[in-house]
Amino acid sequence: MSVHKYIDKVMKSTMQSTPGQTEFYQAVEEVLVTLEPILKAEPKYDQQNILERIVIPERQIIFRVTWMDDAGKIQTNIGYRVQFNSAIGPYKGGLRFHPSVNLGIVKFLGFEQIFKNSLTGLPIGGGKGGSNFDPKGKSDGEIMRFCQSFMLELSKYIGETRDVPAGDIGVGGREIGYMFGEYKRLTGNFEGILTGKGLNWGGSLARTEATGFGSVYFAENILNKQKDSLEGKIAAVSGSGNVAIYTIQKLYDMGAKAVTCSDSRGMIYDKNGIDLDTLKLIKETRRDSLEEYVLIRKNATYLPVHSYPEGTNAVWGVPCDVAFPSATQNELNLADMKNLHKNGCKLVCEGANMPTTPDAIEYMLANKMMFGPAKAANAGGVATSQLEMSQNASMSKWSFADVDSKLRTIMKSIFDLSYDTSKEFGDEGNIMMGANIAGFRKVADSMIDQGAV
Ligand code: NDP
Ligand code: 2IT
Repeated sequence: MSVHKYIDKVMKSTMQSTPGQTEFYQAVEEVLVTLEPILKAEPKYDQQNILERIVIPERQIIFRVTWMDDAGKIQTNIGYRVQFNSAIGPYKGGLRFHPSVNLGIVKFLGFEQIFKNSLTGLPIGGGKGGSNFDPKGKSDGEIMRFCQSFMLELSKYIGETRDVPAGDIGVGGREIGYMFGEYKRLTGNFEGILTGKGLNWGGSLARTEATGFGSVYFAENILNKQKDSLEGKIAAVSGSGNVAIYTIQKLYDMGAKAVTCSDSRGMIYDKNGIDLDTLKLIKETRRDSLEEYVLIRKNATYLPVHSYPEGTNAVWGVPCDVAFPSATQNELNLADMKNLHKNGCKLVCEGANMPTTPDAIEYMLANKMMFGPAKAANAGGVATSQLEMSQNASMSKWSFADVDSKLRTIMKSIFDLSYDTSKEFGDEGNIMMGANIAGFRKVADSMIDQGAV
């Protein structure tokens, strides 16, 4: 069978057997299409039905989560954990709490996680989970009761060498704490079954910063290859959560200036540079709307989502040299990419998972813009999670500088591996292709070694 037909066949059967999972199809198609060169060179993957196997999770767990709100009413949500692939290590990947979460979203994230984790060079398999629970507007007590109920069920399926969840959208230090406490109460064991833990109880220094820092290190690697750097660059950043905040912080460290950030309600444009203390105060301490920013920084402008130019995300409409989508999937579309290109942007580096739509990626590559694809660029978070697992397993604690330096080395090696693989398969500099092939090869070869898995 031709490679093209093989990919087509797997896409069709995926859509037939798992209807309505749009984001999952998008993630699968992007990977499979870029695998063409290696599938052509290595018929063993077709002979061993690797694609058919790799698109099906090893296990998916779906459960009811019931919890009592502050008014004494029982509320219900759906919980998910998709244990996608354990060929190279225990399942590893975050939990997302957001009203948009459904099985298709968790599967897209879990699928991407397989290749991302493989790229880190560390022994971690791919998984993802979450709930359609909306943390917005909930009291601390409600968040705690939800997290406890969620862990009551999840605890049956996780373990230090089995599956180690972490944070993602809507899940940060507070939620990890409540879930960890509940796991300990249920089992009596103090174990590293979650990463992103508090620094007093098994967490790793630099895990909070790792995804954002890693994304900026990755961008610097891309630019260095072109004999350029981030020094003096203007950056557009979306989001204002964990990834966005530490992307902005590291951009300043590297001599660049971030001029935008956003949340689900609107965006800030601060020509003088986003003020980090103000941003952290509003989003990390107060958990408030970004609208508050302009009350403190009077020269900045706030634009609510309903006044964005139609069909666009206003974050991508400002003059900039580099762009860091760091909020959510499909937040940068073709119209946005055309705006970025027109305004002089040369590089898009994905802090979020799958933030760029397929037509926008095509336009970017056709116009010779540089690209840091999510699986490579945002892998610093999960890589540092694995460093947390290592510290837990050896009952040790490394310094911030030590973890940060390991993170920097890992991001450089992910870049080098992706670049070298793109060269090996005849499209030098196509980092998306290189990253997908390199991430895939290690997992697929391990599956073959392990027989009918
Ligand atoms: P947070 O919950 O800390 O922040 C998410 C940010 O994105 C918030 O500003 C939020 O706005 C905004 N946002 C979320 N959903 C939407 C939406 N549908 N439309 C518009 N804005 C939205 O999450 P993270 O920073 O951890 O995650 C951001 C992205 O990075 C996600 O794609 C995640 O999968 C990815 N990622 C995260 C890693 C990590 O270690 N945390 C690692 C690798 C990737 P608001 O404040 O209004 O909710
Ligand atoms: O998308 C991701 O890589 C994460 N949300 C982090 C996963 C982890 O296990 O640290």
